[in-house]
Amino acid sequence: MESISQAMGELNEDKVKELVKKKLAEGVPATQILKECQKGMVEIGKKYEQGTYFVSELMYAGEIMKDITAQLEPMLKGTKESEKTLGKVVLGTVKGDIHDLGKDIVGLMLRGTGFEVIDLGVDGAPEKFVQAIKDSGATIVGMSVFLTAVYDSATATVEAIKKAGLRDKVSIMIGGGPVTDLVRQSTGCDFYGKDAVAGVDYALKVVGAR
Ligand code: B12
Repeated sequence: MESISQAMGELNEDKVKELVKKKLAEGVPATQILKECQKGMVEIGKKYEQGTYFVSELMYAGEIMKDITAQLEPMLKGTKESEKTLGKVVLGTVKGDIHDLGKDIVGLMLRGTGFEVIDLGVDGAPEKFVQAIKDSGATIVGMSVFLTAVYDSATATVEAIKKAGLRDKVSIMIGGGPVTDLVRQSTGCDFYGKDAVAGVDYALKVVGAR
């Protein structure tokens, strides 16, 4: 039987939706379903690299992923929304980068865990991050980076935070497609999260809740 990741990789929207529905009915957790979809996105990325898929296919994949995320959102949110917030997180995709699916999932899961998330959207200039930290008093910053060409933006954001005298007040995490722990080191961040779960784990550690 075809898997969600396979159907996603083939951009078979109807099949993906049918399989998601089936998995939900079987009681498979939403986080597991998302992981499957993300595996499919990796396949799509590979096909793009090989020249089999083009930007239009990336866009279509993005739309399918957005629909699925919206459908799973209530299940990812958890039940903690009414409780006191655990802490504030400024989250955004860095300047020059418009990939938002990964960031949105991180935001969703942070909110679901009980954090207040100040979402800066995409293409976020370093000054925007600095201003948001000042305005909100957030103690955690999350940067999403999907293009190797914008690593400099992540470095510039960390530098701007330093220049504003806020570096020792915030813990900075970074994640996204091509990011590794080496990128974390070179950009001056405190933590690299391979996925949303790792990001939430780190945020919980920062606020002393884990
Ligand atoms: C969909 C997609 C697009 C869509 C984005 C839609 C959207 N609304 O986001 C569109 C069509 C817009 C797009 C555009 C481009 N894209 Co694109 N895109 C992708 C693709 C296929 C999937 C990315 C994605 O959303 N995955 C789904 C997410 C949910 O999965 P995930 O990464 O596992 O997410 C987790 C982690 O990353 C982590 N995470 C993410 N952020 C953060 C932050 C923190 C703090 C933490 C802790 C964790 C964390 O948590 C997430 C949830 O668990 C990737 C291929 C890939 N394998 O990544 C290429 C890819 C990222 N794109 C690529 C390219 C080249 C481009 C373009 C330059 C193409 C072009 N020529 O125009 C443009 C760039 C435009 C720009 N200025 O940003 C390349 C980048 C190559 C590189 N190394 O630099 C990739 C890798 C494809 C490839 N293999 O060549 N793209």
